[in-house]
Amino acid sequence: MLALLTAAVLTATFQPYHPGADAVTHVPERVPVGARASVMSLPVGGRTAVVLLVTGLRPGSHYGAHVHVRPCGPRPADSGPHFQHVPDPVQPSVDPAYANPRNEVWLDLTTDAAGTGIASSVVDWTFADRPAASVVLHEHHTQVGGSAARGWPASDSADTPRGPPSLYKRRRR
Ligand SMILES: [Cu+2]
Repeated sequence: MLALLTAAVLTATFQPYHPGADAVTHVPERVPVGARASVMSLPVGGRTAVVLLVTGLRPGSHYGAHVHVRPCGPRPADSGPHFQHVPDPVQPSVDPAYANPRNEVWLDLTTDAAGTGIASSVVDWTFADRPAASVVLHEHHTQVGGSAARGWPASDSADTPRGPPSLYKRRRR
């Protein structure tokens, strides 16, 4: 019951950046204007489930996706690095000891013929009061240890400026 009460869902529509946009696309060829994303963040007993559902993307395409630390802005880099439960002292983080799906929230997905995709991740920690402000879609699936890998903003294609919605609300208090 408590979990249900604290679950939060955000649905947003991708559009070119403008102040107040709830989801921003930087590469409309990959994330068309009008595509939609829903993010659910559900803390349960010290763990957190995050679910990402997207519609209106390119059919049969791979996308990387992660929770990032800062909100979307006019530039892809504005969303900052990946959220890490235990922060890597070396940034940008490429060390698999930190850059892994247990220490970060990875939501890579492949769309179906209609351009719909879904991904989920469960981690053994909660965001609590720490900054996590966006979910970013990238052009390629996440690659551990690769240089392009780390979803660094150059490869961003789109982002929703208010990742786990419960965090968004906390930031706005
Ligand atoms: Cu990323």
